[in-house]
Amino acid sequence: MKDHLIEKAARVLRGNWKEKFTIPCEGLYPFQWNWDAGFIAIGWAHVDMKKAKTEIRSLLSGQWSNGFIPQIIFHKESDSYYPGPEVHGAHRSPFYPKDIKTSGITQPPVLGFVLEETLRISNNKEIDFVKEVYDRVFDYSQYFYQYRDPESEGLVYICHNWEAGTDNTPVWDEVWKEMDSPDYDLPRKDNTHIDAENRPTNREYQHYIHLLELFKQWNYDDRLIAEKSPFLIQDPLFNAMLIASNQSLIRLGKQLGKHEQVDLLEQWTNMGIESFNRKLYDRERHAYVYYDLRNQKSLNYVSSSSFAPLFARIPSAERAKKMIETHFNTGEFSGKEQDFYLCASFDPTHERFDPKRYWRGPVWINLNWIVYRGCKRYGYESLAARIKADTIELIRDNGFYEYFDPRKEVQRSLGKGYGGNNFSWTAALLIDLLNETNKE
Ligand code: 9WN
Repeated sequence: MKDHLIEKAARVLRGNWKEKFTIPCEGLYPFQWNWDAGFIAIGWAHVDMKKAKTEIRSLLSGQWSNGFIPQIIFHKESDSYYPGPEVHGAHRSPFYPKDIKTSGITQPPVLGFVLEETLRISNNKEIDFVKEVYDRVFDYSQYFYQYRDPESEGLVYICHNWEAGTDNTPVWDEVWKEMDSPDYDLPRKDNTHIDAENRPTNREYQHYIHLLELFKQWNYDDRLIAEKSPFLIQDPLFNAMLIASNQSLIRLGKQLGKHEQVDLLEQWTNMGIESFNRKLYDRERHAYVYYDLRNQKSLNYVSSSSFAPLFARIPSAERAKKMIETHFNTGEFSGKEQDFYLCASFDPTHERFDPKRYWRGPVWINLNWIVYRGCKRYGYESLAARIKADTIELIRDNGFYEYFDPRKEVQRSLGKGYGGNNFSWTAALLIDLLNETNKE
């Protein structure tokens, strides 16, 4: 059964491979995405190491001269996705690369820990590859502390919801309320591929595009964005991914003798963990939450991103225990009136929870993988085993979908997931879970 599923997953990856990178899925996402590429490389590392390295090199080919790595690398032309490179208009930045088109926003920085995973999966054989790309991955971390940490506290902001990766989480509803975006008529493509009730609304898309319009007016200048952007959030998932990547770069840097880089990474990381625990932890909800830097206030919502700090070993053992006892054992993420698959992407008891709509409730496999690893790091073996079993069951019984309904009964009767099918990171991370070569 295990080998059969791994083979099916590898087939999904092979089907989405486009000469030098992997698309997230056919039609809906025809380019290379930043954090997708990271998770996908982990999957490739198990089945075809050469492709894992090519995937990472292709992502780095879109890196800007200031270290920034974009959300999308438009390696090829395609009219099946909106917004394309012209709408992003990122070439206005003086740091934009010469030979390749990219967007001008980023995504959760997973690349540092992906590099360490790749090395581990190769049984330390791929150290030359790590040497080859290390400085560029370091530059990506450095970019954030140079440009995205206006209070010099080790926490960085995101300026667009697409940077969060959790595009339409209900947390942003607070921000959209304050924004008076024009009533654009947008040529969306996503709803031609996917049922509209599973995707963000048109009004939300108007806000997404309006932010891009502002960034274009400001030539994607980070200083102006920090000064003026109505969307300026310190997100717990994004910051946890950055810190976890730094921690990996510290360990790898020590092996490679990169003393100066290791010193800087240690400073940023230590400061970041301290600020994270002080500023992003909600003591009433027992979870990490979001901070709105523009309006200087916490956004106290619990989502699957709230548990990502476990992955980066940010909470104390005591805090981790409280968090897990509150939200999982008998808590809202396990389902109150009916059984839930772990892990819903948004608080299932909240009025804004929507189990069918994208990041407003459905289960996403990459977040499951992050929370699973986090639980293992703190010794919560039975919870980790539950997340793993749920993940395998969802994919085995329904297919390699982009996201799934957390309500067990509903999902079982549907027999398929939501969003795109043959979705690459679903396949890649299932391969990793089934292989379990990652002994920590
Ligand atoms: C915008 C590619 C990406 C993922 C994101 C997911 C979705 C894009 C979109 O698809 O976002 O980046 O057009 O909806 O939300 O996490 O990286 O799979």
